[in-house]
Amino acid sequence: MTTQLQHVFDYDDLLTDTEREWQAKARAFARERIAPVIEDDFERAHFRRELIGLLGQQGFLGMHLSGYGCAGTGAVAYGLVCLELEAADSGWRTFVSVQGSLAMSAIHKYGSEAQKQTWLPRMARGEAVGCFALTEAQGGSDPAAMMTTARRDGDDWVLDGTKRWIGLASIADVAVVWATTPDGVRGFLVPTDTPGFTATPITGKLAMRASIQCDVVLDGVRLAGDAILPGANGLSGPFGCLNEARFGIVWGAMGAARSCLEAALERSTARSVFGKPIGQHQLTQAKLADMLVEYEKGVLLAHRLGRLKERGALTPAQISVGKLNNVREALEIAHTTRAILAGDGITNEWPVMRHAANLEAVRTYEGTDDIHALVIGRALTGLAAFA
Ligand code: TGC
Ligand code: FAD
Repeated sequence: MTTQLQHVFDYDDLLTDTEREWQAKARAFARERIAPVIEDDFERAHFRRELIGLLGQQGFLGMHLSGYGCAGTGAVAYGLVCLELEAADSGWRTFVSVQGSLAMSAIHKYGSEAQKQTWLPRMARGEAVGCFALTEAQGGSDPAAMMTTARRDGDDWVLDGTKRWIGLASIADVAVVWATTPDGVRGFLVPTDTPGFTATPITGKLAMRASIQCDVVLDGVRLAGDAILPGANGLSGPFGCLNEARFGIVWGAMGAARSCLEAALERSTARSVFGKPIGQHQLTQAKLADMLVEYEKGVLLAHRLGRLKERGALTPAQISVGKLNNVREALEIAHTTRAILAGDGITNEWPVMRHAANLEAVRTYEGTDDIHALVIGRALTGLAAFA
């Protein structure tokens, strides 16, 4: 595809040189390493494991964390990398999210010094993979209802339960597992070769086909006493990590949207029906204009959240506004693009149906639209309507 979308608001003007460099590096990586193979990988449901080390070499893994071999960038730089990766495929932004924003950030925020030294440098280099096991089959929206338990046995901990939809679990070296204890929800670092830990990839997915999600069983998984994350007490532990991953999604969704919009523009000028380019029909222009408006608004919203995050002022409700809006609008852009491409739009000659399918998953994970609407509703009214 040749069309490259230009921002009408001269968005680059809002970025520092360093941020532009990170964006350019991620764009080049996505275009050279992911784009040429993604349609085939998606069709074959193949996760291209050899890219993990290359992502580490680029500095993208845990890039917003400081120390332990992490790049220590600002939030906007990280967001721009998420945008560029997701412009190629949501599955690769998800990889960076699960590794960096969920697993690494849990260890970085709540781990002991020994846990950080053991895992973070290797994870930053892509030599070790992490996963984040919160969701259970009985209802991912309500982690407070989790049934996985951790009990004391002498100095050890013993974990029992099941988790569902756990990204990367079957290739992970370490799982961050959330479980209930008599003192509330706690997090544990589980090396995945521990007896009793099994991860089985979920098959039959029609979205996120180039990435891995698993059912996980914890059957009497025995861990040393120091496997617990000392700094996480209660659900605020995992929720603190979700804030990080949701922030990346706010940006990433706009990458998928941009890819679709570029496809729509390309097709609008290249194809003629009723004697003129379809982009010269007013109805097509109205669609293109609506898509551009939502894309530009989404990027500016992501940018605003990024600057708030950089000064420590970003609230969970603001993240929910970004996640709800940007994923919803990206999906709408994917659907409208598919309509403009018409018949050819359902083929993998174009990335559009793949983005649309992936965005259905993105709309569901890290809190569904309903959950984010309720978080915003609670912030507006002071009244929680979850239960
Ligand atoms: P609630 O009573 O509101 O809070 C319990 C405790 O948590 C604190 N808290 C937060 N802390 C930090 N950040 C947040 N965003 C927080 N939200 C709440 C709260 O202050 C309280 O702390 P404390 O110390 O008083 O105990 O909790 P609730 O049970 O009513 O839940 C509210 C709700 C529905 C918003 C929450 O359950 C929720 O967010 N549900 C959605 C679950 C979800 O998003 N799961 C994602 C799993 S991981 C994933 O999908 C990875 S996808 C791959 C990728 O990211 O690319
Ligand atoms: P449910 O919670 O069963 O929700 C079903 C429906 O009910 C939804 O429409 C929901 O919006 C609605 N609903 C629920 N509660 C309310 C309410 N109070 N009011 C109104 N409506 C409500 N989890 C992890 O822990 N780690 C991962 O790495 C991970 N990766 C994932 C990757 C993919 C591709 C997918 C699809 C999921 C992943 N998840 C992961 C799980 C994800 O977070 C959950 O799917 C999500 O939280 C929703 O849970 P659920 O699918 O069980 O839906």
